[in-house]
Amino acid sequence: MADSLQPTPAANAGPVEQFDAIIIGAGISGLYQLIRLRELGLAVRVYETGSGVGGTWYWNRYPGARFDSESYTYGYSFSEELLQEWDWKEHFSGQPENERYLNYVADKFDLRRDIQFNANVAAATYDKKGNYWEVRLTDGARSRARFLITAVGILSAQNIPAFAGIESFKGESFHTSRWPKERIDFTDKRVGVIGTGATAVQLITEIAKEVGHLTVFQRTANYCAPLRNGPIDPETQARIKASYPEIFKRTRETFAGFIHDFDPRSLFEVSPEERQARFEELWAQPGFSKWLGNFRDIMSNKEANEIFGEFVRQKIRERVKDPVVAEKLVPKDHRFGTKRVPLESGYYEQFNRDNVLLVDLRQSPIERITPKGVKTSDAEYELDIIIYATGFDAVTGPLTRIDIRGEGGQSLKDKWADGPSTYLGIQSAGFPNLITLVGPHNGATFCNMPRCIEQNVEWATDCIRYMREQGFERIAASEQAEKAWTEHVNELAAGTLLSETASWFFGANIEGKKRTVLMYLGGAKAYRTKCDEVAAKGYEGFVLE
Ligand code: NA7
Repeated sequence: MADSLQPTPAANAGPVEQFDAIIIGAGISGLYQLIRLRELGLAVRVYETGSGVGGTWYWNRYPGARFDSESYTYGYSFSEELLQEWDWKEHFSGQPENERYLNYVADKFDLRRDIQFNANVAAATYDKKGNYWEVRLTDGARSRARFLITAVGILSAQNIPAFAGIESFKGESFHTSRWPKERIDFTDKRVGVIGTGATAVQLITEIAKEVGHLTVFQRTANYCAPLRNGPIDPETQARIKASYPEIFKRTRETFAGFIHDFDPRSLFEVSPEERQARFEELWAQPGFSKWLGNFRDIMSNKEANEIFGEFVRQKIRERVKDPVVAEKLVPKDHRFGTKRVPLESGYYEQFNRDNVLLVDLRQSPIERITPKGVKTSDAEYELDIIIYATGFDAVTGPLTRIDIRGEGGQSLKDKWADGPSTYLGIQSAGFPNLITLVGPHNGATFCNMPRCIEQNVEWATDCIRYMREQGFERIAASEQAEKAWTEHVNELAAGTLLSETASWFFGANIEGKKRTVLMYLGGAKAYRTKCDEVAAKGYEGFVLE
């Protein structure tokens, strides 16, 4: 199985390189942070596990991978020149184009000279006396910097469940986020996909027509909604380019940084006929309108949620010919929108094909992986390829998989064993000068990523600029500020329907992981306001020395 995150034995004992800042990850946040820190005149090194830039869009190259955000709301907004130069080809752009875009950015801003590729960070240790972070790669190479900035994303630590016999399988197997660069020929192959989350929904739709036979192993049925993608014609392209200021003005105002925002009306304010008409309208629109543009109480009132949930269930039933299969695909154990809503382009119709079989793991769970395929409690499915679309150790996983040690040798993993505690999702007390972009409890966790990433990076850059201007060399979240923020984050989540559902939002998808609040659910705008206030008060809640 492809897994380039496996550590290699320490070999490199060369000289310790020195930088002002080290950034881990060359995805959207790492690249932008590099641009900004360079502008401050800092010597920066970026370490990237992959052999190219792109992060999520480098790793997730499985067939069908694409944005669920409107392309023109997803690109960087910081450079007008870049906005005008780049033509998005589709309303929801696919992985190859997304990777090309991030390569274009890396070239345009000449970023590669500060990025070390194929560099896997194994450990980072804070030295209090010298006030620096020492970073060690898996090949043994070491380097030091005053600031350590993690730009590792929230969905980068793959999760492959510990199925018995997993190593015994004689065919090929892949996790979707470690997809090989070479094209896989599915012709006449018997393929099994485990998982039916947002990733699997894209993948299954794309490969069902190509494989010999596809077996989909589903544990939880999801509420998938139509993406409604399409090419961007030249006229629309020109309109988009002329409206970037308004687009980004809007994404700064909405709850989650998308162009969609909740309808201020309650679902109960309108007649059932009007409501139904509005649902149909939302359904016909592209993107997350059905989720994030719906009546405001869909995500807070159980009754309102159930009314829309039933609307979606009916839509599923209408599309799947076999009523028994349709019922299996209809979610009944959680509420609409309390898990990430997968967006689809013909997903349900795949189950009308003769070469696609749905296996309901609630009825017959997977017992083991065998040399020939997957064995459930009532059958063995012979396969040539197994695809694990089984998600991620989200949000904290990418950080706790690195051996990060702060003051007194304290390990971040140990500190967060019962759930993360942070201040603003940017720092954890006891880990000075460590900035966790898009970290747990950060506003970026429930956001149209690049929009909140830009906010994170700009805030971190302003903070470092301020420190340099004022002669400070160390910033550390106070225990008190961390406690208050963590309580606030927990309180925000406690009142939501989201917290009732087991999902990666709460770490509930990983066996043995404490179920706790990983996201900031107060909205991107509230988060930005809070961060700005903290900065305006001289970085209130942080100790600067
Ligand atoms: P998700 O949304 O975490 O989906 C993972 C899927 O794998 C989901 O259907 C899981 O079922 C299934 N799964 C996980 N473990 C098992 C085991 N042990 N047995 C059977 N099935 C299992 O990951 P995705 O990659 O689809 O999407 C992640 C995010 O990427 C997405 O939200 C977007 O933001 C982009 P379960 O639901 O846990 O029953």
